[in-house]
Amino acid sequence: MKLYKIAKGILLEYNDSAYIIDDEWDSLINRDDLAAYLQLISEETTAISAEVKNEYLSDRILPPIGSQEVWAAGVTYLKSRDARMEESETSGGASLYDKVYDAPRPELFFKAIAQRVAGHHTEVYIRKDSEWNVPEPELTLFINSKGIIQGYTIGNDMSSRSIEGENALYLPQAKIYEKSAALGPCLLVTSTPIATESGIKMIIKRKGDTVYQDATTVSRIKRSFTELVGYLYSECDFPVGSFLMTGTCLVPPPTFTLQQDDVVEITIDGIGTLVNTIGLNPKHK
Ligand code: DO4
Ligand code: MG
Repeated sequence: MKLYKIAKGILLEYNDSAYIIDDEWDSLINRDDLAAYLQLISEETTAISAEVKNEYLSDRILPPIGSQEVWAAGVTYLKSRDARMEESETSGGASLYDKVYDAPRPELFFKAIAQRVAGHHTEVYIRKDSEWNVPEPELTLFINSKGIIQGYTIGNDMSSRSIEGENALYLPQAKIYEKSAALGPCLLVTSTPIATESGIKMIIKRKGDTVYQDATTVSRIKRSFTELVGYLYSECDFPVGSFLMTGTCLVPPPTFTLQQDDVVEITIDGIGTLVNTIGLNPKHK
């Protein structure tokens, strides 16, 4: 079942029917046993028509986040380790990535507060002081306050490769700035974990032409989701839950950098497609 945060409230899509839920986003998604609760709602509520559903979903869909923090895991796929070792070779930081890929403790970093997160069909930004920029397509977990994974969404962990490559200690600047994260289009709520064979695909278009595309599956991840959640929740409390991007599995070739107006489409099987256009923050142009 899929939950959409829309301007008019919350839309639940389940078994080809749709329902409007009159609830507050944070308390709804943080509920114990969310999947069972949504199933009950679908049994006790009258479905809206397909016409009304399409009208609601053609309106602006908001990112599926309330006041949660967004965290991110790094170097969880070989592709990410290899690309980062290459980009940091001259700074002497390559061995950091090699070590963290194999270490028991994963790399986890704070990515965004909710106000910096972009939604489906809106802009994500590149930094004006960065000449090498990429999107990072990442399966993103929603974990409730008790540390239980209740849902999945699509994340884009926008990154400056030039800033991170110059010095690994610049990671927060490479990763955290306005609209450097996107989430959406919905929260997939399941009572069983998402299938590891789920495909992740990214397409980048420039003036209508495809300038990059690649695909892989979640099964290539080095670590389990419960392992990542265990480290994140070991010394932090999240009263309304948290989002955790699980690391990029696709990296465009070193010659590629994003340009303004590029369109990034990230698809994850079972969730949908998150589409964002690349922009520059008008306040900092
Ligand atoms: O090590 C830096 C960040 C890694 C990352 O964001 C990723 O692997 O997705
Ligand atoms: Mg990432």
